[in-house]
Amino acid sequence: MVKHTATSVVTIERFIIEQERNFPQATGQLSGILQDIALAGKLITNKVRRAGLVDILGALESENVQGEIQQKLDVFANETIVKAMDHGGRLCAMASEEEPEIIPIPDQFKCGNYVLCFDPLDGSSNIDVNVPVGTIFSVMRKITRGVHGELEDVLQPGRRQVAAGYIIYGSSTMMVYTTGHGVHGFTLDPSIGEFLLSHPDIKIPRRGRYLSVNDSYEQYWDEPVKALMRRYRGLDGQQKAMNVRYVGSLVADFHRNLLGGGVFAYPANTQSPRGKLRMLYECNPLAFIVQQAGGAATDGINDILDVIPTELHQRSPLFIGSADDIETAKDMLAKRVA
Ligand code: AHM
Ligand code: MG
Repeated sequence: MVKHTATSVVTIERFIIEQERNFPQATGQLSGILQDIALAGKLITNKVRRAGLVDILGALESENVQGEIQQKLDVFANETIVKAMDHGGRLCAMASEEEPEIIPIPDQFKCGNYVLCFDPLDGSSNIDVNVPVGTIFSVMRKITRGVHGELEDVLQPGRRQVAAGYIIYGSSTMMVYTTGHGVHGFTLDPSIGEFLLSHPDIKIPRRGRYLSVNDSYEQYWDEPVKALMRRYRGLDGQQKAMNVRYVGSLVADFHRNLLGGGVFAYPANTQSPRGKLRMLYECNPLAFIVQQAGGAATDGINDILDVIPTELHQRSPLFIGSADDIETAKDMLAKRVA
């Protein structure tokens, strides 16, 4: 493996190709998918960066499949990704948080061996207050035999992901991804339009500094979740208090905790019995990334990566972050099912 440090100038294209060379049997399809996602990320960055300047903000009349108001930038991001990805001959289907059914590859294009699931612009309700938002993606191999991808190809457990990542549109734009060989982060240099390797081989600290949770739902949590949050806050005298940091934009909260150590939690509550976040577009990709960085993710009972999804837009509770802190969550939440 070629070793890079944060001071060598390595573009994402070069890095992807160098990683591919370690696998002589690789067809190049996965590398092509990652490069196309990086391109989509640059196009979306361009639009997000100018969001405050053009009259683009405001909700459309339509509501998306999750019943939440769709913002115009969501629609743009969704279309940008579909257009960047549908013609490369590498994918056989896609699934987006913004679309009710799987997205077929148009007949005029070749189908490939992979499926792509994505949340085009997560945290989009934050756009008009200039809070970071992000694109999240997950890639799996096709398992059905036909040419076109089917629902079954998309409904695979997270353990089968071959790549996952996110692009955060923050104070700078970063793309962070894994193909199962560590987690690597690239920062977009806007002056040359290239993602440059800035965070090679990211590892999440075993214990975290930060706790990210929306505790306005506390009254709706069950007792084990309340006890866990008291533990994290140091209120039961069992551990040092974590600092509470909640942006309300998953990619931003996750990214901070990945680098600094911590836990992001979106528990189920009596108002949302299955939590809020989606298995295919949010929980699975971030669980793969955190696992590759040395952390873990659970829904409170199972490792997120082991759950077999049954619906395209399935929601799941999520506790994700530093390994020791997630171990605490598993121990304390297991009391519910004992
Ligand atoms: P979205 O996919 O509709 O943008 O919703 C997901 C977002 C996450 O980014 C964030 O972690 C969560 O919703 C915040 O929800 P809440 O406001 O209930 O805390
Ligand atoms: Mg989302």
